[in-house]
Amino acid sequence: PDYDDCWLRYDEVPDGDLRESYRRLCTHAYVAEESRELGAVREELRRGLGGMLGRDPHLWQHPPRTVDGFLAVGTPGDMDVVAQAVDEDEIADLDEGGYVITTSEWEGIDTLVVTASSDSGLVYGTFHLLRLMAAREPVADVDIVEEPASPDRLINHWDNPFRGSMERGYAGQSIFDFERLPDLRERYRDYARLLASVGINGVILNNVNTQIPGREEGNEAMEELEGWRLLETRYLEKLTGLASLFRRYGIQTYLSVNFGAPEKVGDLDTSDPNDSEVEQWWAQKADEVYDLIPDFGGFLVKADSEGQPGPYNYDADHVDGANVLARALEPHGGRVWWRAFVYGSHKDRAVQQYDTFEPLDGEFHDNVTVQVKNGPIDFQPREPISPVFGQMPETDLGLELQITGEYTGQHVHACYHVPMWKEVLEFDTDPEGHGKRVKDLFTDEGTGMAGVGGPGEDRNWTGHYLAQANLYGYARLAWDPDLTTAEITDEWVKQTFGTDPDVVETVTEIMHGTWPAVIDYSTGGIGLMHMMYNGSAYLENHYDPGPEEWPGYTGITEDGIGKDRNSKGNGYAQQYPEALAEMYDDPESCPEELLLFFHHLPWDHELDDGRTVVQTLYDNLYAGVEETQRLRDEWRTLEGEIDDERWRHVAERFDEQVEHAGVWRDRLSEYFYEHAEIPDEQGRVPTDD
Ligand code: BDP
Repeated sequence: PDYDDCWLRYDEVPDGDLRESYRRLCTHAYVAEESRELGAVREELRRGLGGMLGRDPHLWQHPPRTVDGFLAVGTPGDMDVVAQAVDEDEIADLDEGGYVITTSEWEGIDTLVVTASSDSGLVYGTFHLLRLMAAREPVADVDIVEEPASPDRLINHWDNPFRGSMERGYAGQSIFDFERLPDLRERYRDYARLLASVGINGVILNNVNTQIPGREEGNEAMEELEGWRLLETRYLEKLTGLASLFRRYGIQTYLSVNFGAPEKVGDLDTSDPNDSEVEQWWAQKADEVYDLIPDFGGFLVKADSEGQPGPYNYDADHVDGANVLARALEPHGGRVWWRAFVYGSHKDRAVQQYDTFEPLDGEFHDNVTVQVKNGPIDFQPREPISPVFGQMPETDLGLELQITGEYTGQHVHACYHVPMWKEVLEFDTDPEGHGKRVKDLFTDEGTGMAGVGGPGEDRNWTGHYLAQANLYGYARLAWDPDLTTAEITDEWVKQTFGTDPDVVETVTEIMHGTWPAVIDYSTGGIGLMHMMYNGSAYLENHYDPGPEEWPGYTGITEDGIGKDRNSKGNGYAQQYPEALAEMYDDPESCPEELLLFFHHLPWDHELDDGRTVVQTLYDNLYAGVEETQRLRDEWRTLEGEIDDERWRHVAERFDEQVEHAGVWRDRLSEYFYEHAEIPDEQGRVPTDD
């Protein structure tokens, strides 16, 4: 194919002991074949082992007897070889998707066993084994037990089905060609392989904006192209093939739906969630969907937000809205993912979410998950965590993270999000000592994680080769949020660029430097956000700086900067549990990296190290650009160490990033100076005279 393999490269292991040991245990593979998913296992083994061992593996339907060792993949129930190697009860007790990889012996022959009680577990276990080999780890003596932390590990595509475009996609057009379905592209399967290799188990195919924001009433040509149409019978029928393909890789298919669907797709004259015909319409629609796609995952809904209709249109609330859909899906085991990204009725967006959703705690139906972005604003380079987390104990929550780099350089800039997500996941929502970290909130049935932004048609899938790491890392964290950033980076780099220690060290160091640099040059590093240019058209930009557009977010005045989201101001800090509220409320104890998010401070207010607010902003803006230059130079040292195509691509993006980081630095520093009229101590920022 003419696109990249990402982290599934399967390059041949160089001649030597390691390859010998892999060959001894894995040239022969005995794989159960009860189901289609096991077809996926066999296919991946052919590809992965074939590539890494440098020879075609033999795949068996019974245990081979004339060999020194073999690989066995199957459930204990299907294969005696496996049953002998493991404790069957332990396997039966694994959570859905869990697996064991272990070594054993069968009739005097060494075996490497991958087992699970579910087919998806066998798929994941197979990919795990291949990952070990790609990282050149020994496998002759392993004992691995894995279970996913989050039951639902989803990708939210923001693909616009009939336009071919992707909202906030920075890697070309949508890979999904809905018009040509049920024809399947080779690329769908390779996408499913990438996702399954890191444990993703659900894909929402279309954008949450199921109607085109800002479309003029009566513009029928545009209306023809809106995503809500996927609920029409003619399109549902087209989805069946794609859903079956995903099913082979343990991935469930979901759709974003429009709350006004009873009127749009059906011909009802209302979509009022409390109307019995509406109730019936949704129930029938759900029946129809499940007839076609028996393992359908459910509906994702953006309601009452940015022009999408919702229960407010009918004098109802989010509970009424989510529950009517939930009742329709319930008989089929489906789930509603109801987004909490609702704002507009409060002067400060940060305040609204908790105000709107916390009072509804306990009222959502069992099969509703309220999907909450990590921060209260909108995927900014750094935000505090949403105060909803930890404070809606009676509601299943989902954590929404943005894989795509909408506000972090849009895949022209390198920005590795894993360290940011780790900060979110490790955050203690209850510092009184109950130990409830954000990551602990998404482990029960009904909870999970949703990563926004799927890859596009670009050869490298993500626009920037290094952005592949965000897709990889998101999925790995959804599987196991205890993984450290360093562990995830190490896995990804080795599989993606090979195991040469110098290359691994250099790429790792570059990856880890990117996010802090982006924060510095695009926010000044002490809690400002929303500094980007928006433009007048919806969805226009967010790439360039445009701080003048958002005085309401930055709280900038001639006297100072920052926003009093505290007890003196709009009380946002008080939405957190007491200990957190107190910490944020006092500029002395508020973490410096969020200081101006919570406090409006005079330009010459001194921070801990004695520097003023304005000088710190200047310094950080400059430091961010210098760091980016350093990262670019580091990357240049890799020339000849990795393949030229990927090296050059990233090198060129880094050149652009350095240039554009400078644009941010200059615009923001001038903007601060225009208001503060305090010159930079180092004379870098142009002054009036
Ligand atoms: C904003 C994006 C917009 C999305 C919206 C959302 O700019 O494209 O539609 O979030 O999450 O950040 O619904």
